[in-house]
Amino acid sequence: MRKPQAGDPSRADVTPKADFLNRRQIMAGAGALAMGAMAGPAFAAGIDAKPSKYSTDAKPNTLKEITSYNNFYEFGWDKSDPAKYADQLVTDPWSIEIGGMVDKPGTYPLDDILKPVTLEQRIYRFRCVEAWSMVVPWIGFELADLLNRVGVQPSAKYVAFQTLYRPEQMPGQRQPGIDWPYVEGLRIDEAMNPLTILATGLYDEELPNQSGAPIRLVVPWKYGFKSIKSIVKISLTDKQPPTTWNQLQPREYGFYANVNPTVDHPRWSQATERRVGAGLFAGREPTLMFNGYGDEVASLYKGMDLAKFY
Ligand SMILES: Nc1nc2c(c(=O)[nH]1)N[C@H]1C(S)=C(S)[C@@H](COP(=O)(O)O)O[C@H]1N2
Ligand SMILES: [Mo]
Repeated sequence: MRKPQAGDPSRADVTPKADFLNRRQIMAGAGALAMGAMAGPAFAAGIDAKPSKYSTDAKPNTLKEITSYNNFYEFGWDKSDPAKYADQLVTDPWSIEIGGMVDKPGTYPLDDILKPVTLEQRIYRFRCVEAWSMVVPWIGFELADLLNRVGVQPSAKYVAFQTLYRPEQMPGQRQPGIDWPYVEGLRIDEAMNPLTILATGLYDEELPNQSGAPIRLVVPWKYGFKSIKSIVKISLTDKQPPTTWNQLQPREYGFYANVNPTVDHPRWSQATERRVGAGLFAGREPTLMFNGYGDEVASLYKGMDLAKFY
């Protein structure tokens, strides 16, 4: 590190925000930039400025909080490791292999995936299974958009996701403990739910590496471990795919992992949560069923025993 000097260009001079956020879209010649629709500094990046009906009006955590307290075991086990080590990850070029039960399988450059999408801001509650939470202003698009573009075949019942495996840039992958690469999965109706997004940004910035750059899943009604980072592979299957934490500790972490204050973790209560950044004397907050997204998702689990399918 060196101290900034008078006369140094600021980042704003070097990289205009719109460029910074939508570099890939711009390079791909995207028409998605709604520059005319800017509605103040929060949208200076030119993302679609209309507030999402899915956004919470709870106060978002700061960018600093969101990017300095992370779980990204590819970079280490401490909450501070990802912010320290994730810079070494090279995220451009990037492509995602999409296969299995789809009409148009292929390895798609991220630029091509993003070209036709309209990015929007989604301010979501985010609840880790470890009983801490944040409120995060993501920028992204619905996973359903992408799945519809590649054409999901009727036989597909699940979507499997895989994170990059690149131990030279991910020091945690050189350690034992997890059977890399990190994998996750959703049932197809969960994947198609409009709350389920692929995020490429945070506030008005491109997604920082420690947050799962360049593209990560966000499933706000499920525990955080479902929201897999740095995705390189998506496959449609007819069988429930293996998932990393379920394989590691099947009694503690299920496939569904819906936020549920009435089903405790074997080693701690899930009834309340600690909001990161709330301060030393702030009380714990009650955890909400489906993390507060029951209106949108409770119907997906009608008739299911949620203590059994945890
Ligand atoms: N590839 C990968 N994805 C991951 C993880 C991980 O270690 N590796 N951790 C998960 C867990 S446990 C949580 S709580 C969230 C944390 O996301 P955040 O660091 O952006 O808050 O990412 C999830 N996605
Ligand atoms: Mo987590």
